[in-house]
Amino acid sequence: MHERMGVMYLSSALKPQGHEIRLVLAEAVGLERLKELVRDFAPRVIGYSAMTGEYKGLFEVNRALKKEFDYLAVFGGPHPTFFPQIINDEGVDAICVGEGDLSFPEFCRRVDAGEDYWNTPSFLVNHQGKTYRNPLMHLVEDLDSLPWPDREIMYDADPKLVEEGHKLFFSSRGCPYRCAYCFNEKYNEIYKGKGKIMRFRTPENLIREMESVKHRYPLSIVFFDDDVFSLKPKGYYEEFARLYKQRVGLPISCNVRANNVREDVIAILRDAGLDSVAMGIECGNEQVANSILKRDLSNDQLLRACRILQKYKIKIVTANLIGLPVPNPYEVDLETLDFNISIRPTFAWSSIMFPYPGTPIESYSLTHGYISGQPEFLETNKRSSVLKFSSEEEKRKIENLHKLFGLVVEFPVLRPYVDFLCGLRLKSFYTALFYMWYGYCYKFKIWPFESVPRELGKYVVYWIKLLKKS
Ligand code: B12
Ligand code: SF4
Repeated sequence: MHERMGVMYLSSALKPQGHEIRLVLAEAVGLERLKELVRDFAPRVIGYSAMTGEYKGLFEVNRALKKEFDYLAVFGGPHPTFFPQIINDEGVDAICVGEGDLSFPEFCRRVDAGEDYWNTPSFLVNHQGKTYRNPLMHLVEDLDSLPWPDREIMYDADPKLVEEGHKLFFSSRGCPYRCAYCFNEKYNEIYKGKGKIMRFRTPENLIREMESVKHRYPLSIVFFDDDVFSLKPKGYYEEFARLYKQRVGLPISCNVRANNVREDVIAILRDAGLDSVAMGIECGNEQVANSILKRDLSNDQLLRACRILQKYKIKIVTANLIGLPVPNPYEVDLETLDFNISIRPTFAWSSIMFPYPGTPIESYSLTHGYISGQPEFLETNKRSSVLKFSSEEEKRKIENLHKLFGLVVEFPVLRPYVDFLCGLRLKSFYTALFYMWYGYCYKFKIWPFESVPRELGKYVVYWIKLLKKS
């Protein structure tokens, strides 16, 4: 359960212009209720925020709405950014490529004023039978100039999120690395010459936002979901830690990259409250990790980073990729498993490798015949693979290993039985285990429940929902 920060930033950017905004979580309300809401509100623009796996569902929702209502349908977020071809899809009037903080308000202003919204920078727009493809706006340079994300609109739409003790914050935007499975290489290519990749909020601006959130809502864990939190310029951590300790003082969770886990920085952050980190391991086979996944890190670097974190008693969630586009994917996955066992993380998290549009791994998988055309991406990469494997049996073993991965890392006594267990036709059972273990690790080990009786029921409902989707 997480806030959608992109939408919240957009709402904050639009409100000062006097626009009336409603946020609806389409999946939660269902189509009929959504139609009622659209009928009542009669919006001029409906914006959809879409990751790749979500697009198909949102496209169908939009198609149904378009049959009854007259409005401009605008799609933004990662999917339209990396797969702008959707501008040709039925019912799509416009797409926003990349950041929308400045361009979406400009689009809406032009719509409101009856001006040429089809010429808005960063937008592709269908207008009177023609598609207008406008150049990208520069990246937002000064992140402090952005209004803080509008939490109210999100928490009103999903009241369960308000009670969540852990809340999301971003201290920076951008990542300069080029991991082949990630969106960033393509993103940085699209934005070449359009501003600095890495941008940081000042510690003061960040702390003020946290104080305001702490004052208004329950907040027990500050979760920085920056791509890499450990990339700050010299002197940043010292200033941040000083202010944070005085004015916020809550446990911190963030994402780090092994090559910038420095002991002096970890010591400062630990003292400020750093409690858990997520760190990409991705693959235990160094050759695959570096030549195909372009992770650009050695296993020694990863181990060294983990030892530093463990020395400071910081919980580690490792992120791993299962089912890679290599000739022997199952064997490579077993190496990843063994490498994680040697690390002993708090929780070994794994995803099935999805070659998302625009990523280098997508073109690699295409050229090497692991996919053909654009696969139909599922909403989550926790279910099954879209890659072609040598046999059904290999596919089954890989998908089962993905489900059992975290448990085996926690209980290495299971390791000798992995091959046997992965061969069994027990995917549904393993999927249930997978989500139970995931939930247990997060809510008992990493971001523990504050009150089990109050929160457990809500989480059981959430897990059942995840299971149904799987
Ligand atoms: C937090 C997060 C989540 C959260 C919330 C997702 C969300 N959409 O906000 C949760 C946990 C739900 C999540 C889940 C998943 N995620 Co995620 N997630 C992120 C993360 C780390 C940060 C998102 C964020 O808040 N960014 C900051 C805000 C400011 O940027 P933004 O959301 O992109 O929004 C801006 C623009 O895109 C644009 N915009 C966005 N929406 C709209 C709408 C309109 C109308 C307009 C005009 C503009 C616009 O304007 C916004 C402001 O500038 C990103 C990585 C990243 N750095 O972005 C991955 C990322 C979005 N996730 C990704 C993936 C793959 C997943 C999962 C599939 C993984 C999984 N575990 O199965 C699932 C999908 C689940 C599902 N329901 O489909 C990929 C998406 C790739 C793709 N092509 O879709 C990303 C890019 C990571 C990556 N390394 O590639 N994720
Ligand atoms: S370090 Fe993380 S966010 Fe940056 S490119 Fe690699 S996977 Fe993406």
